[in-house]
Amino acid sequence: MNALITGATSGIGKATAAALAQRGYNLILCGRRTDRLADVAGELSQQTAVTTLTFDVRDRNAVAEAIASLPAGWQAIDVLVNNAGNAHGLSAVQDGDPDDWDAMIDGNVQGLLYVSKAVIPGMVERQKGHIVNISSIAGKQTYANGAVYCASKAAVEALSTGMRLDLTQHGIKVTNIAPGAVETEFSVVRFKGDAGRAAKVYEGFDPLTARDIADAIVYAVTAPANVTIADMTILASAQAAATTIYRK
Ligand code: NDP
Ligand code: 8X3
Repeated sequence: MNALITGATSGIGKATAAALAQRGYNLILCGRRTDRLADVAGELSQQTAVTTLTFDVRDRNAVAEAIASLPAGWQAIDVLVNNAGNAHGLSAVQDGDPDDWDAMIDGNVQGLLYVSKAVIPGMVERQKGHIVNISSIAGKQTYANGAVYCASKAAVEALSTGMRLDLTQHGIKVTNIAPGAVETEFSVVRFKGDAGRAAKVYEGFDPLTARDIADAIVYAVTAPANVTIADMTILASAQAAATTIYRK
């Protein structure tokens, strides 16, 4: 079984790669940072077959060319994990930076579509496949100062539902996963490298780990043929809602 994971250089994507390697999946690892991809591939190739693709999901042509360039044995993608994405900035909409908006809408929404467009036709041809889209609690509950990120993740949810409606008849499962606070590089990226501010997001409670979400992805993709895990919301035990976290 071949699994293509976007955003495999860090966080949830990297943990998913490790979890799927343990299950014997062959891995196509994608990201922009080639050095990181080589490190992850080097580690996991002890366990399974691994290949890497370097592209920015926002670049429609680069996505199509990279995925089309896969050698014959890798062309049949059984599992697609649309994970690449980030938040950029946290500010009221009237103060928002349009470059941040572009990064979120182009990366989290358009990028997911471009990758899906390159993979879905093969799945339809084979009449089988599984797409896992990483949305967020932010896609279900909009919070102040997060309008554009929340909108991008609400779009991912809508795309998951739409994909399921269009693809179920072709034997393709679609799973939407909506995590709450997971401690990864997510907040460092959101706060543009301010590690101190990022660390505060996870202070005073036990956040989710990337491995927690990877385990959920494994659960979804290894479910029996007659079972589709359509939607999973996963929160840290101290998190009751997007912005309600009980800290010690
Ligand atoms: P990380 O910052 O640790 O990982 C983000 C990954 O996405 C990196 O591998 C990065 O790779 C890749 N990526 C980002 N932008 C692009 C791009 N334009 N082109 C290609 N790859 C890109 O964060 P997480 O692991 O936490 O985030 C993974 C997903 O989970 C995201 O979609 C995020 O929105 C979602 N999520 C995260 C939550 C959290 O609390 N952490 C909660 C809910 C959802 P590279 O930089 O090498 O390209
Ligand atoms: C990431 C979780 O709540 O910071 O999607 O937006 S949150």
